[in-house]
Amino acid sequence: MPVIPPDVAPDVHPAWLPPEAFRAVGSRHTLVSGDGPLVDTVFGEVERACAGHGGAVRRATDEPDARPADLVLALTPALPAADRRPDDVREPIAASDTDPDAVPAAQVDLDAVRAAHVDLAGAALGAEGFALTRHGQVTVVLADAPAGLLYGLFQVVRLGEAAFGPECPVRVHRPALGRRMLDHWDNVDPHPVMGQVERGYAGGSIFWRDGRPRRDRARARAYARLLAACGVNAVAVNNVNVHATEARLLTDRLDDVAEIADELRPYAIRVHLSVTFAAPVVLDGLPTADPLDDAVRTWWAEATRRVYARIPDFGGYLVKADSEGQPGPFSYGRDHADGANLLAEALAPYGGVVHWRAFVYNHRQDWRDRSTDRARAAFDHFAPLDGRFRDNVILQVKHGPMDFQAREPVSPVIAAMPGTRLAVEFQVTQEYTGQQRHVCYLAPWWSEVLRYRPWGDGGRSVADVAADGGDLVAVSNVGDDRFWTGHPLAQANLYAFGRLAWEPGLTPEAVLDEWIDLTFDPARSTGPALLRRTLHEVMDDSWRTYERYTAPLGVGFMVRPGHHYGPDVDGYEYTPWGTYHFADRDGLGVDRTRATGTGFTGQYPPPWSQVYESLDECPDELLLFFHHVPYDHVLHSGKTVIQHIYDSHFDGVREVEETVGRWQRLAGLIDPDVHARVTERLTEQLRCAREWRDQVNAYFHRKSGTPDAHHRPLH
Ligand code: GCV
Repeated sequence: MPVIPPDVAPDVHPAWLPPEAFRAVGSRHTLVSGDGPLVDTVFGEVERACAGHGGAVRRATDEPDARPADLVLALTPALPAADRRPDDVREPIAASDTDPDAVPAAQVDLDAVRAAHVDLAGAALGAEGFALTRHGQVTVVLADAPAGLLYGLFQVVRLGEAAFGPECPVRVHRPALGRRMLDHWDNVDPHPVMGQVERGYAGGSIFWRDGRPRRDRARARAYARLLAACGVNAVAVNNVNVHATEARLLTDRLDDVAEIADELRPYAIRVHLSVTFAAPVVLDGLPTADPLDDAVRTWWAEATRRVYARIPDFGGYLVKADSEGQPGPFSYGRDHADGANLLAEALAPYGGVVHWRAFVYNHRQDWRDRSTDRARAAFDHFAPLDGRFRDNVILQVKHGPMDFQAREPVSPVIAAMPGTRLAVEFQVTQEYTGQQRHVCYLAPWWSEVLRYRPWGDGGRSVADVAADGGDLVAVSNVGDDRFWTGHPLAQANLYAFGRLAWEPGLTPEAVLDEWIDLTFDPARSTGPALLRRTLHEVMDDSWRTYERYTAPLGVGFMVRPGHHYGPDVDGYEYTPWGTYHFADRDGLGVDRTRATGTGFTGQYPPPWSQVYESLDECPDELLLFFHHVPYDHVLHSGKTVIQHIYDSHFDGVREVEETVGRWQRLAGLIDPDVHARVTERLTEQLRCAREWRDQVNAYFHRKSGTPDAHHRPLH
């Protein structure tokens, strides 16, 4: 039975899978070979595409076609033995040898498949990989397992007409990271402060509303489809801050989770659940949640057994413990290895994993105490535990040591735990990067992080470390907004996350081109070059533009406390949250050196421990993260710090003004709804950027008493 692609409400934007994206596939003849639910999904996708674009699709078990296929999607185990033995040329594919007229067409298909096999030379494609080749007039996708066939189909969709061009040798595609996961910070019950989605900027949750599951099956299925098309294969369906109702998803509300799993499964996405460490106490009245208590271990084993009985392909648990008020092992005098291993032990018999977050710090710090450094916290808590975690514990580390700022160094934890599986966590939802009201294409930022080499040139990269652990994770930016992400251009961040998790070496520009091609179909627009060029101009550098008009030189925060939108230079300065800039009349920045500061630089291996320690060597963009400097300190750029602050804020706003102008050029070239929504968001972005510029510049002008060298208004 083909799986029918979902039909969402007509006003829901199709994101990167509009019907036009399937034109190249849907206008051709396709042969699908293999069995199983995911193969049914592949067949259903191609069938839908053909219905819209005039092509045809058949299964290898159907009556043979008189004409050869243009596209063959085949599972290698489903091929006749001859196809797996390239030296044997007698057997045609499937049942076509019963009809002599059909042999030539089937023979063409067979030859193409066989050629692909020869080229593969026995290489294993793995659980999700696929091989793609063009032989003669036939494009062939081979996969060892059904998920690979699904990803192979979406690769052909991505390539469009280019998939049906000249012959090309076989290319094997395998994901660099085994698990490519999105965490939803969605609440089942709306939280009185955080609402339905914590840090969500795209409406309500697509899974939950007012304490109940939404049961919008088509929307959930369509989400899964979008995710599969960019390579995501795991989703955690509820907030890491687990409140009373959400805690029950593990037990008496497990059916709600199972329903979501049923919608995501046809697109190869496994469901994970955020659980509270206190579950045995809050759900069953046990006197303790002590990880070393036998009754607690039995409780988790039993709860987990029931989860797998209901959802056999359940992915595992996600835990925020001893962090921002969430319960954890510290309450029982145990450490985080004890805590994580407790859950890992319960999950192990079923192949499940526990994602244990390293985001543990003191959020009740005394701002007067300059020796406590929030940046140090994750390393101080977790590095000593290296080697003590079970194999199915994945320590999930935010990419920076603080909290998803527009600029931070890479977290030193990533280099500190060779004996532990690590996942790197990004934030697609734009909590600190404009809240999906500002255009901020984050792929350049993530790409920089993934390429960073903690041990210096020649050493392994962050992407390599994450690949060893197996996971790249991100907080989703999706809600029930009809554009999915509020700001239509923020869809590119979601797409880019999936693509970089599959292939971290992709350039952000190439990923953006893929997204543009799928979403906007420039080839059919009246101004393809203008469309592409403008989108690149608007998006390529938008993260750096955002950085320019917000907190300077890596110092971070300066946002309105609570909702974190817009400027408030001293908003967090005298609070317990550990996020300070220490500006006074002489200078600003946080001294994190070993020589005179908090010693955070010592958490890095060489060469970075030395680079960050040294005022001379520290990169400009991170200067104020690592050093407290006078306003007249001269940067590598040749500017003083204070002049850099003024200049970058004027530049940032000018760039947003240019963006507004550029966007106007696209009126009439793209969907008017998309154009209007982005126009509306740009108006707010420009207002907010000016506010940032004026507050930050006025603040530092007043503190430093230094005039702007270019005599611009500083208020
Ligand atoms: C889910 C930041 C956010 C919180 C979030 C937390 C986390 O502190 O502001 O809303 O909580 O990170 O990552 O757990």
